Amino acid sequence: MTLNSNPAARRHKFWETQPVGQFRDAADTSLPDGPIEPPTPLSEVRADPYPLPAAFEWLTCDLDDDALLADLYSLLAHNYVEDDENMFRFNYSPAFLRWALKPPSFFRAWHIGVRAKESKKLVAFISGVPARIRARDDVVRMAEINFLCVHKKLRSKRLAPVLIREVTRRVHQENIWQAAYTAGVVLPTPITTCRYWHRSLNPKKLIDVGFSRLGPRMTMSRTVRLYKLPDAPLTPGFRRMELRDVAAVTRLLRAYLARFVVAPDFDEVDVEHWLLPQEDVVDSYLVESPETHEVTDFCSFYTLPSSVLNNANYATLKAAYSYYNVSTKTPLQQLMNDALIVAKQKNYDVFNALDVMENESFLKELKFGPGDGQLHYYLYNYRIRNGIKPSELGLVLL
Ligand code: NHW
Repeated sequence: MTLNSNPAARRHKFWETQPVGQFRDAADTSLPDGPIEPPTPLSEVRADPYPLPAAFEWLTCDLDDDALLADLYSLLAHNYVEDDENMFRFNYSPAFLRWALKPPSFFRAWHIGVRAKESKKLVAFISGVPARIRARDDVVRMAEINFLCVHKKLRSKRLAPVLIREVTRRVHQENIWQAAYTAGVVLPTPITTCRYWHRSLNPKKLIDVGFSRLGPRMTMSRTVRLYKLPDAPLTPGFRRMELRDVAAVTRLLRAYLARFVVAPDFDEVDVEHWLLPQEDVVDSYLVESPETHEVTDFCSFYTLPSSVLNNANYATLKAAYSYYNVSTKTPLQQLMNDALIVAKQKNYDVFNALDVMENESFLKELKFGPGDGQLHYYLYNYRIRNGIKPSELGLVLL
């Protein structure tokens, strides 16, 4: 063990100044759940943007502007999250970014770019979108923070804390004092730590690009056979969600998410935005009972390809990510098997899922394997003492 390899022992010059659970408070049982600090009067929220190094300027991004969206896409495609071995990099599509960043009642001021004054090149970004998130019995207006990115050439210059302070200021200006976010890195202090599981749909390609390895005593043809799926979904009444299903899906989802300690508080407007299918962005399916026409089950996934770095044969991996799933009649395992089947039909290479909600109940049975990356979930200015288990979490961030 190297010195300070324990993340809780590492100093966090920025995060130690923020209203988040601090590692040193972990043992203090007197601290109550809920907001860590009270809101300040709006008149006391700083009025001016935080200063940037002289060569850079803030840019509030208009994502309806195709040229700007293309710049954001390119910043992220070249500089956003990579796996530990730098073999893959997330490749969020422009349509996905528009969907993720423009939900109902979004704030344009929360789409924050930094560009070089001279070249006008976009070099950093952070974003927030508004959400209502329930923690135990408390429904809280929050910002979901995502797509924090600093160009590779500008790393380790403490730009990230400036971006985080600036988005915090703009969130405060809307009288919102809490936020939710995820990260692969350990910061003070996760409310829970989840693992990604991966289900091969196109094992040959996954092995060719180094995403997975041939198991011991396995041949390629045995592996292909192991992951083979039927050609079409098996559950009678399984079909794609349509606009007319929004009310039924909202009812199912609200009843289901009520079971978890932390979960979004979705209404019909949210469901229409976040779950109505959009080609290559988000997909939702449901089971409509052939007899009663009642909608009894629901499953969904979003599309997030990764660029394959340095491979002669393939440029991208097409990945589906499990989103929200609700089973009341069809067993969850059978429902998710149908989700795998449609993902395979649509040519995805891999289907990913976190161990959140009830996902553990189907992962092993449906031949998902554990990944090596962890995903930590955080709340800003909201304490949940002792944290929660992944299975108590009903929130999936993009
Ligand atoms: S997580 C994805 C984050 N992005 C990437 O990993 C892309 C590739 N990496 C980069 O672009 C999903 C850079 O490495 C980044 C850091 C920009 C990550 N979250 O500028 P410095 C999200 O987008 C801390 C939070 O020198 P850098 C969620 C780090 O611990 N903090 O580093 C975003 C250190 O602080 P410390 C992170 O490598 C949530 C400081 O930054 C972080 O050039 C944001 C170093 O800064 C991360 N992922 O740039 C928080 N990574 O205290 C929102 C590093 O330890 C909070 N750091 O010294 C809520 C705000 C709203 C509140 C409203 C009430």
